[in-house]
Amino acid sequence: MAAKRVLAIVLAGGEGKRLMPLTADRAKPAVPFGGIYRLIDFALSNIVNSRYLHVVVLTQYKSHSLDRHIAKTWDMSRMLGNYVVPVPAQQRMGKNWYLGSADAIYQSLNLLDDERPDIVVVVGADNIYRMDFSQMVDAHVASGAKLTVAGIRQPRELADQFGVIEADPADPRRIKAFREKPSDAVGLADSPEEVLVSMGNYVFDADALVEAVRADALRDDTRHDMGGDIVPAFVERGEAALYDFIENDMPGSNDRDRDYWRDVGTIDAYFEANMDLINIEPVFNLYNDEWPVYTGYTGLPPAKFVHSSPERVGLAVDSIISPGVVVSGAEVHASVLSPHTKLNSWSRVDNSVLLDNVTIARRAHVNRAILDKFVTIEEGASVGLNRELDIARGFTVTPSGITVVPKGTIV
Ligand code: ADQ
Repeated sequence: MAAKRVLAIVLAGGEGKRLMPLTADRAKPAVPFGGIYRLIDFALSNIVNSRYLHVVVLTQYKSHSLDRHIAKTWDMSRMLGNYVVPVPAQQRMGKNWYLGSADAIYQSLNLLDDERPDIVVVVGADNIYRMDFSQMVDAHVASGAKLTVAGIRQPRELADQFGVIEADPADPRRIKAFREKPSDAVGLADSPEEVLVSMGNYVFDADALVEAVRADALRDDTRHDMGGDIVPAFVERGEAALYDFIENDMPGSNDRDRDYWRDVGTIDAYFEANMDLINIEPVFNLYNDEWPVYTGYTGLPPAKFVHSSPERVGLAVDSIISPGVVVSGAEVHASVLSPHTKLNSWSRVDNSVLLDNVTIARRAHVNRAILDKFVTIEEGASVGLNRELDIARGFTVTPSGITVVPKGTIV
């Protein structure tokens, strides 16, 4: 069989309203994660590790920091014709920005004309996982379907956040029904408290994708959404196959992180996914060299831990500490610290995620909090110790009690 030409499209235009205030002035795929990464690095690393090296990233909402990150980190040398490029909304089809994710592809069809792929791999930019897309593409080609949707089991109570897949009992690789974010999903026959959901990753025959987004653009009764409109249309015509994520065989994965996939749609989910990285036996293992996660490396100095006085040791336990961090006579427990963060004497950070350039002054205390970039906690101040106080200060406090301090705030 001749090798198929594959183009990868990353949908990166999402607003991420439920991640506010972290998305107040950056696109959701550009939200920092795990100390040195941005959310989009996980999708792009999966694509590049799958050896798909013709990649376009469709951006629009507050895309400045996302564009900058992609240009700095992912702009491969164009030798041999490989590329990862951001493509902003170009208004080629009229005066509209992208009306939805399907319209984003419609407005970018010139890219398919240029590339002439046989297969288009379309993936979201907001999820944390490892996946070899070439295995999904092989399954797609073998099945003869026009669309293949990647699926994973999730708790039934989350069904209204996802596209829910009903596989054909007679042929479990065929999708019989698909409903986007239903409020009344029924559990699986063999596990009533679980449903099978779409991971937002699709493999299309290129011709079928072009035809589908063109037809969708002409309709009035559509939100121009991949999950809401395009996938159901393929399912109704009996042209959609299921690729169960459980089949994906990942080099270097342990039993714990083999099936790991998280949609970090809410602050609580974002916080928990960060915490997943720091477990002693991490449920998502960043130290898997066989399937690396790439990001921009900044040339910062190494992290440093110093005594401020003989009785004040600077230490971090069960934590991720990025380059450029200085922990001076302070304690860090169960936390993720991004580059250029400085902790001063007698301060303490517990169960928290600190983004770049945070300063924690002497005797300050942070617990169960997310501090966005350039936040300063002043001497003796605290965050996350008193819910009412944090709410009165105007901070977001999530249902599970995580306080989020917006970019640049001085507490
Ligand atoms: P959601 O994540 O809710 O559900 P959406 O908000 O469309 O769907 O985001 C999907 C991806 O598309 C994200 O990476 C987002 O950044 C991007 N995107 C959104 N609008 C865009 C636009 N106008 N232009 C470019 N990119 C855009 C989807 C599926 C569900 C599935 C979940 C899994 O619709 O069926 O279960 O993903 O997370």
